[in-house]
Formats: sequence, structure tokens, C-alpha cells
Amino acid sequence: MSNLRAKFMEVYSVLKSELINDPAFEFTDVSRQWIERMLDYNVPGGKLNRGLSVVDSFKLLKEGRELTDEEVFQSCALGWCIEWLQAYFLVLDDIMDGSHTRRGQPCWFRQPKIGMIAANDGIILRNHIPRILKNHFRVMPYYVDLLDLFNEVEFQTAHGQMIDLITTHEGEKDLSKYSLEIHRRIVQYKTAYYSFYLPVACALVMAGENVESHADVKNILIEMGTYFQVQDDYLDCFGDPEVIGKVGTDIQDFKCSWMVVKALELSNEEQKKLLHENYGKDDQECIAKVKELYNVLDLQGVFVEYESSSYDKLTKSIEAHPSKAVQAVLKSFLAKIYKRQK
Ligand code: GPP
Ligand code: MG
Ligand code: MG
Ligand code: MG
Repeated sequence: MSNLRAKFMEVYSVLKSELINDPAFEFTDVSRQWIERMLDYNVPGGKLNRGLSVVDSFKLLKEGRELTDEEVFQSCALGWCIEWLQAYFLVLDDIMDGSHTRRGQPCWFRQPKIGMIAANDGIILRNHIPRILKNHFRVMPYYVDLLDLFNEVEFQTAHGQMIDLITTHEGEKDLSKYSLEIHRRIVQYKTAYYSFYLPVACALVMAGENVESHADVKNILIEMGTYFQVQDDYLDCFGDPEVIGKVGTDIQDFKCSWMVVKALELSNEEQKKLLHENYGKDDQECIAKVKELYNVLDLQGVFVEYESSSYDKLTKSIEAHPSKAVQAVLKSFLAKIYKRQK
């Protein structure tokens, strides 16, 4: 384990211990154990890309200057706020998507005796974020900016999730309504802001920068987030569940996924008919027929093309940025996700 990852995990233990001893609630042993188990199950088990990126980005913005112990702790704590946000979204998203596995284990709500308590656990995860911010940033001049940033991004994500969910109603009426524009709008809001813009925005705020004046950086991060969600859509169908830790549900859930949008674009009338008849059915045979069509249309090849052209475009936009430090932040982010298998 790298040094940074070990430090990051250390900070997790500190934050967890503060939360399960929060004086605002009279914890009993049982309630304390519930939270501890729920946190350990849902918060630290992912790739931690978003959280670690706050620390990486902050370091790069400081251009090699050694961080103080306090700065290391604070950037880790902010990184964990994003991981908490992610855990909150995933616990609820898995209920909404009817998913079975996440990060190589059953979804939290599928655990015995959890069920819909998971909905409240999601709310608790969400409430932990302002507790962490209050404990560690209340005295900082940028405290209000951080609260505002998390609120804005959560607002955008919840609305992205809403359009992800209600677009399926349109698709059920008429699948051919799905388009790349609709897909782009969904993924920009449900994924790109919290996964890409937020970590860098946190680092910028900590570095005393005005995030609003970095519109160009924001645009690049939104593009990167869009590319990341296209990968997620692709992996939902063609990823190895052992590696991505989850079994896809997009086909049976009638999702406006990049895969089905591309399939509609490339299909002839007969193939469209097959899609209309089999998409959105929770039936292994129908799912297999859709996947077979994706193979006939060579969506794997189309995806490989998309992946390399996105990479080239992103690299060009990054290299056009005037600041070398910002370029380094963006390039390190892109390197983490390019050709990812999980
Ligand atoms: C990812 O969509 C989007 C989210 C996790 C945001 C959820 C937002 C909420 C307000 C709950 P996805 O369903 O494709 O992700 P996955 O494939 O990981 O289930
Ligand atoms: Mg999901
Ligand atoms: Mg979802
Ligand atoms: Mg997905």
C-alpha cells in the first residue's frame, strides 16, 4: 500500500471515531455498532479515486511544496467527504436500480436484516458530511464555500439521478427517443459533477482559489466525467463482474445507456425491432439477445474508437491550459481512468 493510501485510511479511522462519538446524539453501544458496521461496509471499499484525487490535486496545486501535517489531514478529510457522498449515492442508487452486488459484495440493502433501513443509512451517510466539515473546517475562511460546493453538487447529482430514472418512462413508451444528447445530459449531472469536478474544486478551494474563475477546468472535468460514465455503461454490459465488483442491470432496467443509444444509431429496421422486443425485460433470454445484437453491431469496437478519440480530445484541451500545475492535476486524473477495467 502506498504511503498516501495508508495515511488516507488512518484519517478514515479518525473521522469514523468522531462520528460514532458525536455529542449531538446519545449513542448506545448498539447504535454505535450499527453506524460503525454500516460505514465499514459502504465507505472505504471502493477504488478511492475521488477521495485520493483531492490530496493529489492539492499537492500539485502547491507545486511541490511540502504539505504541513494539517494540510495533509485536511485534504484527506475533504477527500473522505467525497467518498461519503459517493457511499450515500451508491446505497440509494442500488435500491433504485434493483442491483445485487457492489464492490464485490451484496448491495447493502440486500444484507439480512438491512432492507429499507438502508434508505435511512443513506440519509445518515449524507448527514455525516456536514459533521466532518464542521469538525475540521469551521474555522477556515473557505468553510462557507465548501458547504456551498457540496450542496450545489449534491443538487446537480440528485437531478441527474432523477432524469436517469424518469427517462426510462419515455423509453418504455418509445425506445427510439433515446439519443446521445439525452444520454449526455443524464451523465453530466448524475456522475460528472460529483466524480470529477468536485475533487478538483475541493483542492482549488483549499488552495485559496476562486473556483468560479476556473470555467475552463470545469468544462474539461465534465468532459472527463462523461467519458467515465460511458465506460461505466460499457462495463455494465461487457465488464468482468469479478473485476468491477458489480453485475450490470442497465438492459433489464431500460436505462438510457450509451450502449443502447449506439445500438439504435447503428441498427437496421430488423435489429431495431429486436431491441424494442427485448430491451428492458428482466429475463435472461432477452438480456442475452440484446447482448448478442451489441456483439453483431461490434459495440466493443465502437467503444474502443470512442475511448481513444475521447482521450485525444481531452489531452488536447488539457495541454491548451495555461497553467502547468493545473495541467498536471487534469492529466493525473485522466491517467487514472483511461482504459480502466473497473
Ligand atoms: C451512477 O449511475 C450514478 C450515481 C451513483 C448517482 C446516484 C445519485 C443519487 C442521488 C442516488 P449508475 O446507476 O450507472 O451507477 P452504477 O453502475 O455504479 O450502479
Ligand atoms: Mg446503479
Ligand atoms: Mg443508477
Ligand atoms: Mg452503471
